[in-house]
Amino acid sequence: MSNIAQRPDFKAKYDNYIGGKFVAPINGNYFDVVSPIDGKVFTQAAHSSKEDLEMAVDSAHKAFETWGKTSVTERSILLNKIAQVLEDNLAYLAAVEAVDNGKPIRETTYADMPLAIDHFRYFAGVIRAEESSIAELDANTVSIALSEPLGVIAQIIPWNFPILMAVWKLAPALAAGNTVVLKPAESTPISIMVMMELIGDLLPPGVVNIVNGFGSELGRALVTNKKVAKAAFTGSTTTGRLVMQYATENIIPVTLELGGKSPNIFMKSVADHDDDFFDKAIEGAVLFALNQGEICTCPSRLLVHEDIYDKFIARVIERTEAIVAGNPLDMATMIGAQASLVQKEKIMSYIKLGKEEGAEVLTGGDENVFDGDHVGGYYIKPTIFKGHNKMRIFQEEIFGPVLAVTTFKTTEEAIAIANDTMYGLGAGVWTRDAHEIYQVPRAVQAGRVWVNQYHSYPAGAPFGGYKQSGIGRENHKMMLGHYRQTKNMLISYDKKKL
Ligand code: TXE
Repeated sequence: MSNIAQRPDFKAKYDNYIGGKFVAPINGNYFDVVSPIDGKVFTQAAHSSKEDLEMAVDSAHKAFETWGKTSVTERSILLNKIAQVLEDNLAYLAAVEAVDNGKPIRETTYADMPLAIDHFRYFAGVIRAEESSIAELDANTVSIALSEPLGVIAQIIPWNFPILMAVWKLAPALAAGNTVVLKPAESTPISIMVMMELIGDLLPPGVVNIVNGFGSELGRALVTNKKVAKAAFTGSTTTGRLVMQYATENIIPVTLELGGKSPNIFMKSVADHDDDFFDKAIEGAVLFALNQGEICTCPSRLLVHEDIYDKFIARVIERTEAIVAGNPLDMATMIGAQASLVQKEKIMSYIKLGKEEGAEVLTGGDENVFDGDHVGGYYIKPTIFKGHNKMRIFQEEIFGPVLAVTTFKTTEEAIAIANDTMYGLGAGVWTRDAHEIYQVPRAVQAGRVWVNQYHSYPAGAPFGGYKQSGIGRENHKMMLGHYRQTKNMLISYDKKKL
């Protein structure tokens, strides 16, 4: 029996979702949407203008008048209902996401969608347990600190996990009582619209608005709109800097989840025994190719103790070459297509650069070409380079299945190499040594350090960047703080004294 999922049917074009309805862009323009699976146009999305954005912000602003006053119980019940509908349609959305983004369906089925569903459930749960604070400042004065939603939130998301990145932003913003205008990335505008077809009716009109189009044309207008109370962005560090500038014009808070060049450090003790832990560590190194390397925390720099390097890298190469590449709609496929032609070309140019810089190609180093129903797609072979940390392939975010490997002699040297980057998003530390398990992660400048694991994203663990990898956190209930402001009521019970 074939293990290849059927391609879902798509409409000829997708409108924006504004005020609880699918609405055609005012200028009547649409742009072609290409599936990375075969490089062919499969539908069209709204090529929105500033007028569409304004309509969406007005609609969110109006909806906030009532949504901002809903009880946590109401919001919690609604978020749980959304989670249930997503779960009921998991297989369908997983296939839609694979066509839109090119990622393997086994990943959308077992990672993207379950994580998205759990995210709604997590925030549905944590808001029920929230408490405000009351303090008696003196016998006649009481301070009450309440959390209030901010209002209309502008959210701009990338293309590497379209549904999951939308949900990471929507769930906490809605849980906190805000309304949203979200702009998906132009290379993956469809899966979010399909999700809205399923969950839109559950939400009061205007609470969630989705406007498709190009960031370069819409970004500034959205973030500087006077009715917008906060901007949340995930994407490149370059664009994040722009979003922050726009937010400055509007004096609104901004949270940014940006790029990375995450080190994955393997200490000497990892290879002390040929056992399950050693096998697990090898798998942890090979995770650079997960999601075609298009993850902000991609462990793209591999740092290995020089005493274990030969043994370690031989196994990493063997496992990398065993990654099953192919049609993203095939359940057996482990690595699918890069999300766009632009991204594929960017990665290929870095592979060329690595060779020119004198890095040694240990495996891969080329694109991957297929016949059959995925001919013409954007495929690249997982590639491993050996070089040193001053090379550009060690310093710049490639955002593809490209690993840059180097060795170290001492713990101090490993930490110095790990921190020699402008980024500070993710990192991995692998060791059997009890001291190193605590001390090395503490010394690495990154917001998330995985220890003896990598690439897990539970909703309850805070996630975000140090240095130029961003501002603020995603996941975890602390995120509610990014979507609220504090109302302090300072009450005097004194009958006479002012
Ligand atoms: O990113 P952009 P791009 C990195 C990765 C990738 C590179 C370029 O290295 O190769 O960035 O990708 C919107 N105002 N990451 O060009 O521009 C855009 O429409 C406001 C890492 O796609 O950051 C999209 O919705 N918004 C990253 C979103 O920004 C603007 C994930 C992301 O696009 C805008 C993605 C503007 N002026 C790329 N211009 C991660 N950290 O996960 C564009 N956008």
